[in-house]
Amino acid sequence: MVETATKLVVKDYKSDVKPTWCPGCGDFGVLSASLKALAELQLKKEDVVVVSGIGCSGRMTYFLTPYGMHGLHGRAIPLATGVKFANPDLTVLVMAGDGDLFSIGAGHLPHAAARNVDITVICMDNQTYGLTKAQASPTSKIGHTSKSTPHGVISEPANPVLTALSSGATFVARGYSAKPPQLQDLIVRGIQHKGFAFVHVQSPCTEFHDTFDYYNERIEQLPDDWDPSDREAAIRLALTDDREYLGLFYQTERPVYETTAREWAPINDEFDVETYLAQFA
Ligand SMILES: Cc1ncc(C[n+]2csc(CCOP(=O)(O)OP(=O)(O)O)c2C)c(N)n1
Ligand SMILES: [Mg+2]
Repeated sequence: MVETATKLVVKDYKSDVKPTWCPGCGDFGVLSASLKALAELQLKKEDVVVVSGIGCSGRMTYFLTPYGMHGLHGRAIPLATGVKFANPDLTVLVMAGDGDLFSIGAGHLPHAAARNVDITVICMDNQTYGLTKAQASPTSKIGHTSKSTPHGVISEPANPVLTALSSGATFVARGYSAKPPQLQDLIVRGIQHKGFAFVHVQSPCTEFHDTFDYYNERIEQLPDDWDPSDREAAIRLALTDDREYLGLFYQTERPVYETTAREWAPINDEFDVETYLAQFA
């Protein structure tokens, strides 16, 4: 008898835990796009690991059925790197906030991008610390008043897309939680990409820093004839202040960390830690 695999649907990836996000939160759009992306790719949930940081964004692991690791604040990327290195056959996603990735954890993204670890990092950027109720975050714009900046932010905001591009990420895209079909497509392509994929998502916080109007006025699709192999052009666009471009900024191919590192120092039955370490003694 020929066995036919059952088609996986969105419901298979959605857990019974009800999202605790506030009504209208952009993170619902990210959840919906992620569920549909997993279903589109027909990934078995036991082959997927979602690693999250701490934050409203970090709750994501509870709402999905694949394996989840809710790590320390700022440390989702090194955890995900470890998971991928231990078992390169897994699909590993990082889902974390702007504070998590660009404040306390800011040291990790540039290195993981430079190494080209084959993981997909989805930055749920709401320009605030949502979970701790409205402090300014590294992506808050100049002038933004908050509990931690009563006179307005005075420092230059972090630029996640620019950081990913300049650090050597091999796939860099931006989506918007209010445009889930496009976001779904970018997440699918990020997962399919062999190498470090960074998907920056504008995911406004309706409760503490509602930027829906701000984005609706500024978003613009990348031109139809956009060439995603042109890194310099991508960097120029990432630097544009008055527009928020959506789409795939950049994609290239490079050997991935978990393959090159294993070739250099094979980890198999013959691997002996003492002999390996003796080289450096
Ligand atoms: C080591 C450590 N420092 C500080 C905190 C407190 N804390 C929890 S979430 C958070 C910020 C979350 O902001 P972001 O990453 O943007 O996520 P969001 O809630 O906005 O999705 C902070 C500072 C913590 N949990 N652990
Ligand atoms: Mg945030």
